[in-house]
Amino acid sequence: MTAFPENFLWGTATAAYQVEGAAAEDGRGPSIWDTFSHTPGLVANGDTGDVACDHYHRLDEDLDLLAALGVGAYRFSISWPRVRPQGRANRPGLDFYERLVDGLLARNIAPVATLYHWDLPQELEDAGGWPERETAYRFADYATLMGETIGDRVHTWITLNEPWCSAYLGYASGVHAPGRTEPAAALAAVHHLNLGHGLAVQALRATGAKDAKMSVTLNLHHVRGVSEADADAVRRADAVANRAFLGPMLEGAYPRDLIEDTAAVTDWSFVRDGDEATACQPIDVLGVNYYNPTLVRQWDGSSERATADGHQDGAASPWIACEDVEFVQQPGPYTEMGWNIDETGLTELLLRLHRDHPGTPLMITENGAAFADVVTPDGRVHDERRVDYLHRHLTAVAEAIAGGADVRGYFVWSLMDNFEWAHGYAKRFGIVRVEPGTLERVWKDSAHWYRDVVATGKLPG
Ligand code: GBH
Repeated sequence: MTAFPENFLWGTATAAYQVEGAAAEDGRGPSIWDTFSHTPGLVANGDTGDVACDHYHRLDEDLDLLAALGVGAYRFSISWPRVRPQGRANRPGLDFYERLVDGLLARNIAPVATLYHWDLPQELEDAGGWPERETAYRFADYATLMGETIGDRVHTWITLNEPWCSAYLGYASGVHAPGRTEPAAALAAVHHLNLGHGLAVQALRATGAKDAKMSVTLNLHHVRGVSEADADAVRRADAVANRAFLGPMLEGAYPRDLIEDTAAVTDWSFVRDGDEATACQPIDVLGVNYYNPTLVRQWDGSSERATADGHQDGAASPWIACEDVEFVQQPGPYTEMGWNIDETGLTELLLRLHRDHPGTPLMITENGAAFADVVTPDGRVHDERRVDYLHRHLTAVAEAIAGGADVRGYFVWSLMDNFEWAHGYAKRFGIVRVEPGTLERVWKDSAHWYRDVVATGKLPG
């Protein structure tokens, strides 16, 4: 029986645009995701986050759901354009997050708040977005506002969620908002996200948030080579995907090889003296989102390049400076996203982080899977493949802990089915089903299973 440490934080996660809805209510302004989802052809089935799970109006019901699951923590994100549209504090928007945080605390659930889960206020994108330095300063202003508002009650602050996605999917491959395909701008975005992270940690610490834990969530890619001959392909992919963030944030410097590999794209002149030191603020825990590993091979040009990395043939790639790297299809089984299921990557990733950054505790801020539900006439929702996925990955976490990694907690992605970005509502990650149409919350088998894991601190069997 696999057991977890005494104070292990068990939680579930969501993000504002994916669950809240109420997109035009109480003074909320538009974000880049409103613009993107309302542009025909960019999101599957024309889905938008206008209503989403209607969490904004069903807050109390959802808080009770969390209490019934028995989780010790809830990871949510704050909608920047709801609380600070046009750069001005919006009281009704702030009130919503006050009610959320107070409602969590009243139920003994620790609030883990992400400041930025991809919903940049549209007016900041109109001014250039993350490729512009100014955006990092506006992000710090927003962090100050939130620190002053709920900083006395938040358990852990996560500045950014997956800046890899914001920079490379938003500005290089264009499959995420704002949908730009400009590699040089994407690298400038990488830098201004790193800078914004550091400025935000400073801003939070200067407010009532000084006792809260500081964190940032990265979707680190566990990159493997097909053979030893692919070591340089692994190194390149690791540089743009992982060390572009780990370097400045944890070590105060961009890796040399990254600067060299990307020299044809940018001269990195947007990095000013002192920026890397600013990005490198002490953090209390590093958030890790893990779904699957990445497999690469050195491309020799003899056949068509494999690109099993989510980008379509001919479309722009999120992998800047990886023209000679093949992204190789991995063996199944796969989730509904087409992502392979391989929990060994999670153990290896956690042990690598422990080795490379020994002083930094770790927390799994997202892990989960999209599968189709099987609803039986008794109203039960059977998702044994999700139970199996979660069981495997939690076992992998326990193995990393046994190997010495300091892992403090685990958050299932996601509490409930929600707006899965460019895939709309077709891909469902929830342990709780959101009934299409009525938006009724229905526990899946995985929710019952997770409640027992949380209650006992152990995996069954
Ligand atoms: C997270 O992103 C997000 O934080 C969350 O909002 C989202 O709903 C959730 O995951 C589920 O998608 O193309 O086969 O090489 C996930 C980010 C980055 C994970 C790219 C998969 C590559 C898979 N993803 N990654 S593949």
